[in-house]
Amino acid sequence: LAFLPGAHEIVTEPPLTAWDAVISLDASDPARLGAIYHPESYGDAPVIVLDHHVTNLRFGAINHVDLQAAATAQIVVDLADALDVTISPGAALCLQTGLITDTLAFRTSNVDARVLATAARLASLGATIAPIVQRTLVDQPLAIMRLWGLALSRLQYTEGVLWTEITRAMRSTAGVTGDEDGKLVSHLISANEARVAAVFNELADGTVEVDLRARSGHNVATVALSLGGGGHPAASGCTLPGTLAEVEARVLPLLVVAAAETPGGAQPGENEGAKT
Ligand SMILES: [Mn+2]
Repeated sequence: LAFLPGAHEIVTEPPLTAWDAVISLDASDPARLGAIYHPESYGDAPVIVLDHHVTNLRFGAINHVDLQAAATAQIVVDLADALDVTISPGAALCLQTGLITDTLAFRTSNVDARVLATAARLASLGATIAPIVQRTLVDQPLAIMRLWGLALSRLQYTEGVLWTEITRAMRSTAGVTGDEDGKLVSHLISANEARVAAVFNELADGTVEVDLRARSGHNVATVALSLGGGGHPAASGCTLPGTLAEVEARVLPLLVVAAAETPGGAQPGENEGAKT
C-alpha cells in the first residue's frame, strides 16, 4: 500500500501517549487489531469502532456498525458527508482503495448501488479504479506463487470442503518472508465443487491462522466466531493455538457441518477479504 498518500506515516507500534480518540476500522473484535491495540493506556480517550461485520463485538465506547455497508470505507464516506467534510483527492485514493480491497473489487454479494455510487464519486475525484485493483488484488510476488504451488499440491477435498495447509517449512522453501499467503483461500472457493474452503497457515509464533470462505447459502462466520474469530458469512477467520494437525482436527468437522447446510437456510449479506 506504499502508493497511498500518508502510507509512510503508518506505524505498527504507536507510542503510548495521550490520544484524543482511538478509532478502530473494519475490525470485529480487538484481537483482529493485534499488538497495536492497548486499551489500558488510552485513559479517557474513547475507542470509536467503525465496522460492518455481523460478528462485531461492540468493544468501543462508541460503536457504529453498519451491516448494510459493503465496505468500512463506505461508512467513513458517509460520516464525512454527515460532518460536511470535503474529501480531498488524496483521501479519495485511500477511500477508493478501502472500497476495492473490502469488496474484492466489487465482487462480494453485499455490493449494492450505494457503494458503486461512492466508487464513481471517488473516481471523479481522481481515484481511478483499475490501477488500485492491479496493485492491491492482482499483483503478487513470485515467491507467493511458489508458495501457492506447494500448498495446492496438498489440496484435500471432503464433503464440500476444499482445504490445504501452509507450513513454515513451505514458506521458507518458497522464499516467502512474513506470514502472508496471498489470500490463497479466495482462490480455493472458486473451485466448482467447493461449498466451503479453508487454508490452515502455520505462523511463526506457533499458532495457526485459519482463513475461511463459503459460497452463498453457507456460513463460516458462525464457525469463526465459535473459535474466537469473526468475519462475514462468506469470509471469516480465526487464529488458534496448537499444531496444524490439532487445529485441522478441531476445525474440519465444523466446516463439514457448514458445507452441509442447505441453501434454504441461507443468511443474507455475505462478503469479503480484508481482515483489518
Ligand atoms: Mn470489511
